[in-house]
Amino acid sequence: MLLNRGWEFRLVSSREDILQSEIKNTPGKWLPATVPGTVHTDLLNNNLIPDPFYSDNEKKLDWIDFCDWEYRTTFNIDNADYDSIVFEGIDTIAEIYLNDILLCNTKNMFVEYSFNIRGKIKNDANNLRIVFRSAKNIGKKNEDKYGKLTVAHESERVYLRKAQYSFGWDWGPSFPTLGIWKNVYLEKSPECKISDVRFATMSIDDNIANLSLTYDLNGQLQNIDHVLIQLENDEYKHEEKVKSLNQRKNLLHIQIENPKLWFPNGMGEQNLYILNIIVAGKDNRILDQNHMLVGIRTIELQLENNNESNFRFLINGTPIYIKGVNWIPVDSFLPRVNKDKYIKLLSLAKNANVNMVRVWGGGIYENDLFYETCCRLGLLVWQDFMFACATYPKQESFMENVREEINYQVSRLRNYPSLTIWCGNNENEWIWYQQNKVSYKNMPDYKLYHEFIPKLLKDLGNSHPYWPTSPFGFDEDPNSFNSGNTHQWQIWSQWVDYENVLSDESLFVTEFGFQAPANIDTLNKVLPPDQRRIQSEIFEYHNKQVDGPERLVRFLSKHLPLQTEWEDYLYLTQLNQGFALKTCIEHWRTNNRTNGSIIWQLNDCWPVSSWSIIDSDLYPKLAYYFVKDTFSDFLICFKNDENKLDVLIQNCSTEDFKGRIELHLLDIKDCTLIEKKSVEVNIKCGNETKFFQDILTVICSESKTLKIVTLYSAHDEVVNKNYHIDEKWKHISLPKVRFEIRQINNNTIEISTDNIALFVDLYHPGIQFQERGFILLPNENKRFKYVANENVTFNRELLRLFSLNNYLAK
Ligand code: BMA
Repeated sequence: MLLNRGWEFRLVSSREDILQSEIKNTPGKWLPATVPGTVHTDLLNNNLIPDPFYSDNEKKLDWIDFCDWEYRTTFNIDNADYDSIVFEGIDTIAEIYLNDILLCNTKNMFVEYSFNIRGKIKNDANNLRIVFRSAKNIGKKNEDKYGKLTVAHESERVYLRKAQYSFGWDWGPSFPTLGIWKNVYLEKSPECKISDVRFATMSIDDNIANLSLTYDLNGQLQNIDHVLIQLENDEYKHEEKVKSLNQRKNLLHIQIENPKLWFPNGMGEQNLYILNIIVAGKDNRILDQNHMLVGIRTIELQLENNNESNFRFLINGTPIYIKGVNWIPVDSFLPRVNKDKYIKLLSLAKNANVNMVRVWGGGIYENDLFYETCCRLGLLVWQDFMFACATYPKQESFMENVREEINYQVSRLRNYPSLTIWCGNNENEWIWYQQNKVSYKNMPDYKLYHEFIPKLLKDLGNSHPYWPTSPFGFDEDPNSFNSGNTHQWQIWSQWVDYENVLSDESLFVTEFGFQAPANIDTLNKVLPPDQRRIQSEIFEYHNKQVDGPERLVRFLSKHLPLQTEWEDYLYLTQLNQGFALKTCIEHWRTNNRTNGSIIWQLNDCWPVSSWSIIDSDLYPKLAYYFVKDTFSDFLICFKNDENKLDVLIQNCSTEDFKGRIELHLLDIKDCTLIEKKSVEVNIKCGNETKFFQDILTVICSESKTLKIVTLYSAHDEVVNKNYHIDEKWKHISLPKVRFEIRQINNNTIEISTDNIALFVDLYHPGIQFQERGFILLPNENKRFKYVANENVTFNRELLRLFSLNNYLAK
């Protein structure tokens, strides 16, 4: 029975002087609350605070963080029989009372709490009450007691097992929420309970999958007759009847012939099976049952190859280039994130040819829907444990709290076929090493990631690779190119421009990124009209990195014409982000050394200028489309080798490719066409081929050219496109162009130009276009879809078109 209804909340205590809201006038008044929810969204729903994301309201709302709050509801059970109450998530420090009996003091947002309520529950008018303590106050108290540690951002955060980003990050505001952030329900325990299920693919040899299944049985074991194990999909059912030995711990080896394997996006199909475990009683009653989505696949992390350091993943025995994105929490107020948002964001990742999502350690262990969707879409998951950019406490009570969390989360997540690797934390070792200039082995929490967690994983029968931290390797510097993985933050955060990526020799890059502002509509919603200027206080406020706004200007001025008009600036800075990510990914995909590049970051938790490629309204930025092309299975890339330029095409798909490639060489003086050449291409899957070296060498030595390459399928559809120019964009001129726009129907338009147009973008209030930033050749008709908000219809008059030509035409 779900207990999410009828909740109320009130302010319990605070220092009088800090209260900033109407709540001052009605102390102790009970107000309606939403569960799952947070105190911030409850205050917002009661009109007691303004929108936390608007303008700089964040600053005015920090009083909430220093108050204690109380929630309550009442319920009847109408003669039903329940024996436990379950809280799927409590954020974070709270006392829970049932009929005024204290059930527990909670202290971890990342665990589920379940309590026996026999003898405590009545038939009607049960009273459930939760008193939440200010996380900030508790964190500070612990910090005073145990000492201030080396921490990036708010230092008291490390004393709380609570989403670390909620204290403020370099892309996120500070809203250390509190509340009942997941479901609450009553449960009747089955007579004989299945728990701790672990399903793993041990090996796949000669088309036979060797699987192992372990599960625990608790309760009235003597009542069991047998346990039925079924592994099934639409066409197949494997069934085993295990006669009960009445034992608590159970292990079963299963062999499947010709298994349908699960593959990541781009590598094959996402075949899934349902695993049913059914415990049957002597009288054939079902005592308990468990159903879960599983997949058959092997995962290997290879750290050495031919006696040389390496860092690459093998899925089902085949090496895979990881095309990844880092995932941060989708909102500052987590319970607002609905199913549609998860599915939309992850589908956008898949459509950009992504095959791995890294759940970053400063956020949360995501909900089941997230992992399930990743399985269905073929997105491998790199799972950090939730520790980030800091040194963490080592007191016994803290470690016990962490133990519970890891046991719970590992058991919950390990069976998803998308789960690929566990990682101890985000950047703790690297930050320690940089700040202290001594080995990470001296950090106070060293044992946590190098002994404690590995031991817990071992005890849990873990079969996934474990990596202590990111970045990490076997060198003194955890971020060394020589071993392990790296975070490339020279670029952007150390003020280095993206072109310098060519000297990066990483084996695997787990973070790199480049900032750009959110899209126009997304920003307009939170910026008062007079603040929609590039140096306005509030626009700059919605960039949380030190010198973030200044970096945007500095890197823009390196490559593109500086424009200070609001919408031009948004277009150009977004374009520059696209160039940066494309340059980096092309380098790593073609340097014969790097085995993966995971972009910092896929998404945002509020409207902001950040490294994200999709803004908080789930509208992709321009860079998203550059990433999609550069992560394509058919990569086109210009390679400069000993002063010879080639066009390199990689076929990373699972099929051989037949088609045509067309080169346009344009004189950059006036963009006149010097040469157009088209050749048939035939590239076997997994191969790469070079084209046009001769022509590029001859012509390019004579004149400065803009080169455009288009790859066409056998049906003459554009598969991918790319360009190359030696000069800086800001130094060249482009022709003036006239666009023609045709509306095809109420969700499709077509666009063409009279001359080459570069990086075309469209803006229309309330409309999201599904193609942006493309190159348009004369006489090319580009047709694509758009999605309009409710009550918005496409109006040609409101459409604004952007292209680099706008700024570079003579
Ligand atoms: C890394 C990440 C985040 C951060 C990002 C951008 O340090 O792990 O902590 O937001 O870079 O600075």
